[in-house]
Amino acid sequence: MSVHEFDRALARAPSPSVVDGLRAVDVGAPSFDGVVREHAAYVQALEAAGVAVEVLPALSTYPDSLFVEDTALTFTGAAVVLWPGAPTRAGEAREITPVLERSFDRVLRLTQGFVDGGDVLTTPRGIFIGQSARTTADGARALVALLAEIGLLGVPVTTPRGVLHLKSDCSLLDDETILATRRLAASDMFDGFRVVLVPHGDEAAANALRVNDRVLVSDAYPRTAEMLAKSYKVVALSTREVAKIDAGLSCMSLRWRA
Ligand code: CIR
Repeated sequence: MSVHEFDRALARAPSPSVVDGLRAVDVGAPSFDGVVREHAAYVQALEAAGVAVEVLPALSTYPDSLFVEDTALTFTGAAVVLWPGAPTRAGEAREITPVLERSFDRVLRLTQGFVDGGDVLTTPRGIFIGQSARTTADGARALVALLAEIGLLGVPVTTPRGVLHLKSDCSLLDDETILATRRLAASDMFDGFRVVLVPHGDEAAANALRVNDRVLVSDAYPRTAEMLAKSYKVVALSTREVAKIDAGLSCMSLRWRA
């Protein structure tokens, strides 16, 4: 079974408060209706790929709570509740915990440091944990220990400075292949993988999402989509509004194989 085969996912409906979502650079607030449309198309794309998606109710207290990926890691039979590094997002971990307890036999909890799920890339060779402005060294170490409890190998790495999350700059295309930006590929973390580089100017397209037989990519980067379409079934989705609050495709779901 491959790490990109999924039959279950959790997503969370956007709240009107999403217009206040965190962003590194303010290019204007996203439109709520636009985020709702992008989110709905994303959930549909997961369903079309064969994934049963549970959409949780919106949480107005947490503008960024539709980005459920940052709150937990999900595997067959086990989940790990994380501790997001942005103070306004910490409570999202508490909200996701009972939901995970309904679906998983084992639910472990990170109790030291901070880790955002966006900094965690699951591959067949290990689970890369990028230290970043959101994910601390002690959080990464504590996560390695939790992953070991469920028989998984955590590998601490570094998210490039100025990049929000490790997966802002990379994604798994198949068991041997990583899509990455040049700045991330320049580190040696992907030694042993085939690395496909996104074209110059398409850095944000590196946050793609392999789901079963297809790769979801942002429709804002047709050169990347065309390049990937030579080897993969590509589904292009709008990320125009969520990109205004530094989000892409991986962050809007938690995925696993039940
Ligand atoms: C944040 O800054 O936390 C949100 N505005 C965006 C989170 C995106 N998450 C992800 O890529 N995993």
